[in-house]
Amino acid sequence: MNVAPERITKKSFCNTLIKPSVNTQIQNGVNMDRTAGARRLSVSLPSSLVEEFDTVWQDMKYDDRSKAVHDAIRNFITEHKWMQQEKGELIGAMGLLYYYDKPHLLNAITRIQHEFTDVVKSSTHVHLAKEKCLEIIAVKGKADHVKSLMQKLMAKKGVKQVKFAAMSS
Ligand code: NI
Repeated sequence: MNVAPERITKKSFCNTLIKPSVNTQIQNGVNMDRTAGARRLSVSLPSSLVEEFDTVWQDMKYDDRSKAVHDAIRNFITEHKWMQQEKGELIGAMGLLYYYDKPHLLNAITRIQHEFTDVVKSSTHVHLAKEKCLEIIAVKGKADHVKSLMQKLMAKKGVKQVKFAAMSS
């Protein structure tokens, strides 16, 4: 799906834009233009997401969208790379945002942490709003156990967000 260059506009990122090129090929449904160590990607995103992204990188005084996308991808990799770690030890902090109005959610979250006493070192509960809570769990232990703990917490209905900040040990 090559797109003529004249159709490339600021707003066209959401349904982008590949310069026709002999090097262009399609991999996994993504147009990839391999030139001199850099690849040009074509991705489809909801317009609202693109507009929000544009507002953020412009507010942050980035020179252009490419640099912002580059940094966003780099952050994504950093944030999730630990998930590939099957062996060894993981140390970090898990943040859990949830609404305790869901039946038995508070109990379930406590019960899950009791199942993982080998990795849960401490936890702090913060009452954010009337029914909104934040739990910060310090973890240290086998990588696969830390992952299981996170997956079990994420799977609970009412848990809105789980983030893990891995520290280098
Ligand atoms: Ni609370």
